[in-house]
Amino acid sequence: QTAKLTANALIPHVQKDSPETREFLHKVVELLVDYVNIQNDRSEKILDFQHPEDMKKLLNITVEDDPVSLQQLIIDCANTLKYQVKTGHPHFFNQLSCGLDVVSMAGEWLTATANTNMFTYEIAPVFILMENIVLAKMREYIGWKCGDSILAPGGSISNLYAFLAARHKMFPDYKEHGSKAIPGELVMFTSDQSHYSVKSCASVGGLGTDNCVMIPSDDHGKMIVSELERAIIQRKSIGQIPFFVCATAGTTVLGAFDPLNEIADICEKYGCWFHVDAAWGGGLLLAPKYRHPRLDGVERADSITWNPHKLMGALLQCSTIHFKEDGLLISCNQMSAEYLFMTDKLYDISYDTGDKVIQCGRHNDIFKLWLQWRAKGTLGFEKLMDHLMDLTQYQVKRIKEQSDKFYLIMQPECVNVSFWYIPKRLRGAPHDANLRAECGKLCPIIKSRMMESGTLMVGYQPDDRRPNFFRSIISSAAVTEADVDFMLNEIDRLGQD
Ligand code: ABU
Repeated sequence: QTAKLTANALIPHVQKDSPETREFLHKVVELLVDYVNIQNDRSEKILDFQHPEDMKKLLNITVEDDPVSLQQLIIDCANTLKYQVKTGHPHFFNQLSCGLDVVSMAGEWLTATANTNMFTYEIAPVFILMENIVLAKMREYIGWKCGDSILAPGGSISNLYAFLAARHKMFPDYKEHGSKAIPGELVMFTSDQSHYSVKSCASVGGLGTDNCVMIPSDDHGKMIVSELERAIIQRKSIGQIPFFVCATAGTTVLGAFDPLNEIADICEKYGCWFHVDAAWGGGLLLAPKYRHPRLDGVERADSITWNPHKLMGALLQCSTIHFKEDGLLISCNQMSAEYLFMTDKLYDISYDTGDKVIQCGRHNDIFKLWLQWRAKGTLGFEKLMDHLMDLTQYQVKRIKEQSDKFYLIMQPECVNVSFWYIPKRLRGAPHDANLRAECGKLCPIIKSRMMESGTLMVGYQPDDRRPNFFRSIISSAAVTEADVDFMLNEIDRLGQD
């Protein structure tokens, strides 16, 4: 049947509850459920890697003048999933967002079907209320009794919201008058381990990246607070206006937590806005065992980025930005577009969140998190954090037990484990710069073997102190101790000369 039919045979072109529509959707859902099952089958590969030019030949992905059949659409969906990297596979340790929470996924399916925009209560009443409830709950875990928050399209934009609010708080006339409203050059500070989006705020916000001072970090990737103070004093001495400090709670590569209380003291002393980028480490706010000492002082921040799509396992994407001061978001970003945000509506218009943000259309990122939170309860998130951190310690233990083959770079504070693989020919050699350089050269070779064999994915990168090293991430609820052992054994297998 579907071989001849096209989308013209589906709702809304035919009457409601048409058998063709049901059949088409059931087939798509079957494919999706099969994909979920395949992802959790450890005997299945994570990916079927193809180079871009080969992939173009393998798949017909052009869009043409004429419609294709429903049958072809089903084949297209199947092929798309066939060549997609299975980020929910228990052997995928490559990104900060790993795993596939089935409840959150169901939430995303519902979200897609409801297909609404999050700018007004008028068209998203239930979702707007859910957003209020969940964001208030998150502020409670930060340690605030009030404040305001919003879901943003990713941690980078969340950080940008913090930057904009900080500038608005110090120079409210900037909104109308631009740089004329600022009596000098603004300067901001973050650590050299912070996410690149912080530096991007200086570029996007008109400061220029020269005015985002990268404060050195220590060997564990934590900002050196005395260097922060020194830099603030130095920039003030040349007439600049320090206004914004971003600390990181869980750096992208090393998973380091900056000393928040000490940075808060400096911000108070010099009158700077204190932002905490906890996009990665924020999930640990829900885990009493790990919150202290990592996130001590987080409640002193003026703003906090926290991405549930990372450690908490909500589906991509789900990023939140929180402000201690209520009213700042709306005052900073409000444009009062009369066609959307009329002031004479029949309901309390404070529920129209759309004028708080710099975008107009806003995707519904709340339902999948709300549904997941209902399913787990806060205690479920706490258990998840404990599980991920326990597995990380298991990996550290296994690396130490095999110290002839693996070289642990540091004891992790989060679920990032940084290490080198030592090939047979170098075992027993001193752990010096020469060994590190040789191990570093192996990382891209082993990674390409991982991708070609399709059995494992672990990321690698250099940093300013080290040549390439592996960074494994355990942020998927699917991972077990056996999977951690598989990761290390597979690196050993792929690392054979
Ligand atoms: N936004 C940072 C994500 C980086 C990573 O997954 O490795």
